[in-house]
Amino acid sequence: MPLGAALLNRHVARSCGRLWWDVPRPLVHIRSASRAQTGTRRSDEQSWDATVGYLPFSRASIGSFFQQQPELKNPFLEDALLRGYLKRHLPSQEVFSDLSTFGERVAKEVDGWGRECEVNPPRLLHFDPWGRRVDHIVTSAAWKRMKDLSAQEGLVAIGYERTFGEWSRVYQMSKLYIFSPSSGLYTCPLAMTDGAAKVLQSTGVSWPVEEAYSRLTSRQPERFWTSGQWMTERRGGSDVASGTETVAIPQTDGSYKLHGFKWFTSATDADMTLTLARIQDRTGATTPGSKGLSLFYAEVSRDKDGLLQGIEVQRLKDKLGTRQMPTAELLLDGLPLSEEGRGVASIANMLTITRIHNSISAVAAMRRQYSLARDFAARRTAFGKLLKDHPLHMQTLSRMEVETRAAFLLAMDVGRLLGREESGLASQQDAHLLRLLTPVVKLYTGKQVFSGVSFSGSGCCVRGFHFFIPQVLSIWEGTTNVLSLDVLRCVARSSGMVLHAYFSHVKVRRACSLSSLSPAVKAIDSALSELETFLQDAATRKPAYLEQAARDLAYSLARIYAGALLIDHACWKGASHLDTYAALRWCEQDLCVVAAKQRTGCYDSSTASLDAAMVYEQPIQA
Ligand code: UCC
Repeated sequence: MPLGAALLNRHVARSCGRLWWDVPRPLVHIRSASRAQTGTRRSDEQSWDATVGYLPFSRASIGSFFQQQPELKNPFLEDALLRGYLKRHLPSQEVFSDLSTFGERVAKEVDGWGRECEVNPPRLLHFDPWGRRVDHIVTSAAWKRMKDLSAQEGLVAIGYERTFGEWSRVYQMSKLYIFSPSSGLYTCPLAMTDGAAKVLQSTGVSWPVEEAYSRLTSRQPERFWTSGQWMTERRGGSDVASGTETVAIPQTDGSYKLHGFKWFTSATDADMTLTLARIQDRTGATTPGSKGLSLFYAEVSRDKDGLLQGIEVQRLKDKLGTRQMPTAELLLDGLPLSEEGRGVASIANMLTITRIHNSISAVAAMRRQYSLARDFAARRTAFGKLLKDHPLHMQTLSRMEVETRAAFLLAMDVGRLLGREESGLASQQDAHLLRLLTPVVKLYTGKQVFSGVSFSGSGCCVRGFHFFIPQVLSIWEGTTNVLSLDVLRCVARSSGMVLHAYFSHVKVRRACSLSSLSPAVKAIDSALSELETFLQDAATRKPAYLEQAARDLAYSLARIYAGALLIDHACWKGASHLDTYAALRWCEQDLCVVAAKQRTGCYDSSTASLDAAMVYEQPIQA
């Protein structure tokens, strides 16, 4: 019997046979006043038992070993792919120096604020001490600091200043990518602020939104405004066309009074909001569906005593994963109109921006998980050696890295396309690609971000390795299925032109003469040809067929496009052999999952009936 087991047996036998009046043998607990170092074992923290010798623990001690924490280092300096990508596309000393300084600030200062935002979530104060209804949303000091920081660092402004032309969005997205995992979810109001600025810009920056636009894009903390996007009502957030009950009643001065109940209003502490409502005619009638929706601009104002004007906050949502962010149900009243008609089409610009932000946040979370896991692997010992010395562990991390690289290149490419469009350089093909890839990248990254979370016990216990991954990334701004259907919508509305642009662009990006990459190039070509065959076949079938395939189609589009981007990046003259390795590894997987599933009959109507039957299978009655 091993010595430890023998000692344990003796100890158990003795204590079981002990009577209550038996005096336990004294434990001589030897402790020093000094604190134990993490990761070490100190003899002065052990206890002396006269019979069994030194024991590692006693009632009064919690032991001496503490796992070393992974350390957050400057996320810009640590990120080889981000630096390589910028060196290739935006080799500006100013950008590198700004991101380096910002990365240092994030690691040393901002990350702590983010944690504070998590532990001090917003509170809603319905009444003041004298019983007056105030609906005051109390946010933490750190949350307020995030607002000032966002202005100072130009986290929205960079996209509108356009100092770096078509690459300005890539610069802005790089900064948000560094910031996001430490932001305590302040990236949510920033996404909507950016989206609102984009909408105001596209509808025309003139009265009454001139001032709002200048504040949303300001670098001065005292002028900077954030915006909400209040679309979702109690009937749900996806089917906006039938879910919107809020009505807009015309006033004699040309403004409108909005009456409704917004169920999900992210960033209720915003300074302004964009929202949808149905305009009532003289008889009080409204037009149903999407055609009846108009977009409204409203400032969130308070009187001199701090009372909210025209808004009652019902409660703050206790949502999974985003408790640190104020969201609320509201009754809207008397908010002025900014624009009439074409509500969904007008707010679509905001959806594009927030979906891109969502993708960046998801990829940033993937990168942060990976960086911390990498650092941890060099600190933690298990089975006699550091984690980094276990090849299986390294294989797991390396797969995570490949997934992160692919997601990064996808998200940045959408940022690139947005930048081209905004600087007037986008070709028709670029515009089609931007429309198609925005939902694809959002839905893909929103799911992939969670693939690494279950990676380690510590990761699970401490919320994704010491930082917070909002569970809503796959739901916000369009669920996976809604976005998959959006892919079909844009294919149909463009008469297939978005797909034409996709095929042409993938062929350009994967065109690489390096022989080491030829297996990856072949894999992309073969996946493209499978995709083409699938699309030709699906076009001959009923619409329900394509609808059943929508999700797998979107995934295939993401995987093939990411493969082409990885190849393209590996062909760059500054690339390393590891860029080639990443591209090869990525392209080993089933890139065109929709074709594989089609072969199994997955989208046939008989399969759809079986799917439904299985979901609602009734237990056999005894
Ligand atoms: O609010 C939420 C949480 C906020 C948190 C924000 C955090 C952000 C990121 C954080 C980072 C950390 S969640 C709720 C969000 N809700 C949604 O995302 C809505 C999801 N549902 C859809 O996307 C649907 O597909 C709808 C609402 C767009 C469908 O509406 P309709 O009215 O049925 O759609 P139609 O009739 O197909 O389209 C109406 C018009 C058309 O234009 P025209 O008339 O010119 O042909 C469409 O082409 O809108 C146009 N359109 C679009 N245009 C529709 N979708 C788009 C689009 N994506 N891009 C461009």
